[in-house]
Amino acid sequence: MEKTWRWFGKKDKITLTMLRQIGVEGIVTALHDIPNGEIWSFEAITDLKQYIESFGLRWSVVESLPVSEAIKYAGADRDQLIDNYKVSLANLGKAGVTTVCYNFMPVIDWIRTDLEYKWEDGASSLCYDSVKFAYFDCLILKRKGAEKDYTTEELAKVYALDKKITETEKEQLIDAIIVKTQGFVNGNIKEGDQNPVAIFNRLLKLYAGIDRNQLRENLKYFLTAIMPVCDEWNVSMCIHPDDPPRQVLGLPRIVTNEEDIAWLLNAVDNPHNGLTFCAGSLSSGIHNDVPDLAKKFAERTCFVHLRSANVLPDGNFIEAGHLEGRGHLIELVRIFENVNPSLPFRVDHGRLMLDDAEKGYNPGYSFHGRMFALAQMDGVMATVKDEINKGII
Ligand code: DNO
Repeated sequence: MEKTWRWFGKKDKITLTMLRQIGVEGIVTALHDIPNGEIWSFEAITDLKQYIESFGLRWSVVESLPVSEAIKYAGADRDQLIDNYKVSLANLGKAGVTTVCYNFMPVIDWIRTDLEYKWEDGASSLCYDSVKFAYFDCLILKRKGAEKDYTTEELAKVYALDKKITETEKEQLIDAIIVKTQGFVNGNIKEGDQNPVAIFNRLLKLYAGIDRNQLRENLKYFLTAIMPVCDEWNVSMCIHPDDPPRQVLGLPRIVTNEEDIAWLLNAVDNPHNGLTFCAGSLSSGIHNDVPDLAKKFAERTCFVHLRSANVLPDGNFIEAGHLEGRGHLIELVRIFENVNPSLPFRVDHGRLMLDDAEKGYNPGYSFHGRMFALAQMDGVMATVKDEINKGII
């Protein structure tokens, strides 16, 4: 598979020179300065592409060309926004950047409650604590009817937490869930925004009355509308699974398990309607058998995120090392190398280790942690290729 790396553009503290030295071949990036919904011009795309190429690298994948909320909830301006999206896709295709990762998660992209969960050796990773999340939902957002979504036992833990949580800890929780993890992925709330909770609550209201079926219909409408452009320019759309793969905050989530993925690929049965196989997101749902999903959907996978999670009995999960956890990444490399050896993959999040914590990287996107994981995956890939060459697998 092609070794790629998520790079956040010219302002990223991790430079392309550094990436070249650690064996990265392709770059995963986006035009992060363009607000959601606006057109990516051919000039802006080729400018960034040439910059990447001047370091001997290629722009392998766009992550992400964000889908505006109004497309997801079918607002009055959805057709205009879809038209803009089509122009951006055509411009990407003309420039030769033809793999586009996106997601269809309403309001909130990936969710974590702790950004520095400490390991015994002093490094840290990201994790999700369901009680803290329920606390955020019931007692910070104060979402109407939220309590219905939790068990009596969970609610008892929420109220116990309320007795001891400090104001600073509440701020940290808000920051982790809706600010620090969202802004840099072109999400709805950015660092420095005043009153993120109020902004977030306004966004949640946009989805009143939108259930799973309606959201599915809206995704199908979007994909059906853009496929002709994808066909013309050979652009592959690859949807990112929901992270975590479960319903949250009363919002529907529709890319959570085998049935969802099969529905989406069949609903618009076009090879340009594909999947980002994010092993991290999928492995954080105890219902998912990740290697089994990889076997079933490898043919429609256009991009792979190698990451793994450990799920605890209470449903909490911690991002695991790349050779551990429910993602079974070694097995995934075997599956994907066999089906399509030119598939781009990136190690998704890495641990915060060595001097990473002092650098202020985006959560999950450390340098040393990801470099370490890339080296591990590189070793796995070399072994698997050797096994394939010798006819062992
Ligand atoms: C988090 C990322 C996601 C992903 C988007 C794709 O680390 O994996 O934010 O980029 O969901 O649209």
